[in-house]
Amino acid sequence: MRTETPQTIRLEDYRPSDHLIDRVDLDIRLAPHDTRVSATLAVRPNPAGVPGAPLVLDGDELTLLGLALDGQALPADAFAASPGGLTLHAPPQRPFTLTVETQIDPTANTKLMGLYRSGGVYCTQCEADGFRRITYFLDRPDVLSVYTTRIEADREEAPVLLGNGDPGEAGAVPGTGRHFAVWHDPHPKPAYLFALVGGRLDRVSAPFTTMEGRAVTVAVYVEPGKGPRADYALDAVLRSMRWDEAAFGRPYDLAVFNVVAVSDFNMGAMENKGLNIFNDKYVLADPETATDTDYANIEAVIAHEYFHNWSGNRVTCRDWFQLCLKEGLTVFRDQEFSSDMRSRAVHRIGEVRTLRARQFPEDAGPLAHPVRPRAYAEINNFYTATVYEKGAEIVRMIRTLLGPAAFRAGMDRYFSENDGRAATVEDFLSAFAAESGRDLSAFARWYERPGTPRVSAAGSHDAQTGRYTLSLRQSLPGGDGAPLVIPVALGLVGAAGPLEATCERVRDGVFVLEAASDTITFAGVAEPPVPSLFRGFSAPVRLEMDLGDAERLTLLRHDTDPFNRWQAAQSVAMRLILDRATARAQEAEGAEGAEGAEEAGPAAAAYAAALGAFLDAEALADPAFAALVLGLPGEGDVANEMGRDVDPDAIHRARQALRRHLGRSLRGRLDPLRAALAPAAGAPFSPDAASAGRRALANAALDLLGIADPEAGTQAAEAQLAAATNMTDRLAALSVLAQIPGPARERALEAFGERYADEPLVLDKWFALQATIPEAGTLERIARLRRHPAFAMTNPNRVRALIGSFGLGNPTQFARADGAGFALLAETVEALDRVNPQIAAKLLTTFGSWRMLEPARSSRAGEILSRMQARPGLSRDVTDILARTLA
Ligand code: 0A1
Ligand code: ZN
Repeated sequence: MRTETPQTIRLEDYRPSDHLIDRVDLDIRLAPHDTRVSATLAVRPNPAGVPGAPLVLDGDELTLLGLALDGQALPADAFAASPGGLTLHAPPQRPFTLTVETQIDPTANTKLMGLYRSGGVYCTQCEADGFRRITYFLDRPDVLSVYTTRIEADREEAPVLLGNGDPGEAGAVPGTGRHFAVWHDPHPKPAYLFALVGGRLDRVSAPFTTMEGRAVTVAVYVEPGKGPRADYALDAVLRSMRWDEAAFGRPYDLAVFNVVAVSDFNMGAMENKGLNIFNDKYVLADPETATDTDYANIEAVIAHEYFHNWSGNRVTCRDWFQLCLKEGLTVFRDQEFSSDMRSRAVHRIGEVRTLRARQFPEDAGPLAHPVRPRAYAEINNFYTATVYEKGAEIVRMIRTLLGPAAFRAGMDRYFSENDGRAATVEDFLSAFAAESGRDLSAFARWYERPGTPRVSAAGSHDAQTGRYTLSLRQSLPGGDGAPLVIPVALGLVGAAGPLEATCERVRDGVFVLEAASDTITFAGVAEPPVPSLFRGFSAPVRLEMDLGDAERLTLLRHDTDPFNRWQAAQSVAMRLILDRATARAQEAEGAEGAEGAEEAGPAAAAYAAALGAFLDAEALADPAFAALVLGLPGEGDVANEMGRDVDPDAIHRARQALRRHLGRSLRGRLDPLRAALAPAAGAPFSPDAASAGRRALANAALDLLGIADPEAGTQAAEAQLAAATNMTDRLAALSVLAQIPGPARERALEAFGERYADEPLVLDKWFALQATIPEAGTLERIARLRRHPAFAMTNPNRVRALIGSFGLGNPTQFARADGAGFALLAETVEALDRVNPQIAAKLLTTFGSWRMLEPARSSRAGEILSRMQARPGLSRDVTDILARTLA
């Protein structure tokens, strides 16, 4: 293990490469421990670089076996080589070829960067800087090359050989039991998009004809025997291809598009040109093993990787500071796709829930960074919710500001001006500026400013003149005072429905807040209105407005914007939980569990009554939306809203009390609702959004039953578990049981674990569910599960399931007052760091909100983090996160 002092790389230091590599010819002979890579690079000086500069190639844990320039071996004093790099001191100042032979051990590669083996399948991961673990190279995204790859392997071990681009020659290597395949990718690409796969895999495929008439074969490769579980992913690829043509005019550009699923993968998936490699969690699905959420995620991730073919591959990034250029844009594109495939309103609420749960805390804590960071020590630590999710919100705001037509024209211009180039955020914005005639320089501040802006709003109604005045003020803690450009989609709602009011500064329902504060006036407002602000969550801000519960419940009833209807219910619930949690925190601990303290006041009663009326009127018309309205803000959302002195136990108790109250108030509706939503006997399972919505609402009802009436809930959950025909219903029932201590829970968990012992993706759910039980015994349970034969540090999904879910999804136990939860996380990070530093660093980010905790807990966390920091031999990945978390 290297000990590294992280070196900071800065955006302002960017300069073009001194050399370019136009063509790369690779000959890769796969073997479990001794893989040989011969790379022939067509190098030339970059006219934009420094003439006569040395050629400095990146490397990482490489063994150099041979080196030749234009076919001639190089004298030892002409170069310097180490596992971490190769320098030619005085390369020719003309085009030349460099042939480099390296040796690598894919079986020993537990970092899962570069070439490694997953369940016996050879595969690669090169983003951000894994290619340098295969051969010495200019491993930076602004060096684009045309690749030809010959892959050779034992025919038995790896009958399937896949590369980037289109397939070429293939055949046997006579007398060896080995075979080869050549792949050629005509599209110049940076090294991070290189990929190969070799292994024993099943294949499902389908033809596709592009809008340009190109015939494409689309194929999905999976572990032998799992072919049928790839059908949904295959269909999602075909739908993505058609959608990108219709929505963005973007056709596919090769004769084949391959997707391969592997079980050991650091992230969700990777957009390698023509050869996307996936975590099998985002490919494999059937009703027996996948939930509705899994199906939706598969559809989204398949689309995301496919859409990268244009936003990322055809137009790539100049440097890693521009990561949001491909990621924010591609997330926006996959969100639009999913919205078109499913319910737009429901999907939008899901997007915002994710943003608030992951990005808002990141932006409020020590790991906050701009959407376009200005400096990094380890780029792999910047694949963050901020770059991805907030990055997507920026693209959405551009569309809101420009309108759909100018937005589409700007996208077309961006693609055509930058095709085959490595671009920047400036290139992106200039395409929209050119098409819309707008100056986007103030808007560009969104890329530079960390933190979640706050917008406070206050309104006043003048009954005499029929005018309503709305004042808005923006602020960004730590900002330099220059205001952001904030699109505020808005409308006014009256006691009986939406109001028709006019304001000349509101266009197409949007007011653009460009100053630190501004005031707008609506005319023709006969009654005191309730303002509905940031409809559809039109900007990633926190809205502060002093609305009463009654006004919010008016929005729930009458707003035309479904997002704000949901938001209204959330805001009421949030206030109820916050009031109770802070009152509790101030109280002596003795009140815990006392029934009397559970009694709800009139505000909670009004909230429950409003939800009851809502269910009666609308539950069956849009069950997916109703399920969301019934859901309370998460404990993390509440903590984030408090911002300081957070006591997770007080939050948990307060939230549970409100859930219980809601469940009891709605008790009479729960059984009929579940009955009305139950599928007809023998009806086939469908993963479509409508069916998933019905299951979501039925399971939300079961969940409320579980807390309102544990005995009836246990019975109902056990019955559902026994009768379920799909994983959504089975896991929902098990989750209800998991919340209710007792023998029924232990029986159910044990049976489930046995039933799915050979289904890794289902076992992950089982590990995660147990890790998130909010009880003191969970720590002991996790210790036991860590010794379970199916637990392995080498499988990122398993580590995320058991330890990641604990850190992210079990606030009372992770942040236990005795520090034992923090210690468990820290021990795992330290052990994992020796196996897979990237995943170790990611796990460590669960400490990101430690400073928000009340003093006793935060000092425990601080001690544990400082102790970790004192340990020698930590990876650069973990060192970087630790330093920033403690800063
Ligand atoms: N570009 C991929 C995500 C990805 C990023 C980094 C990886 O290794 C460090 C792997 C995948 C995406 O956005 O899907
Ligand atoms: Zn991506």
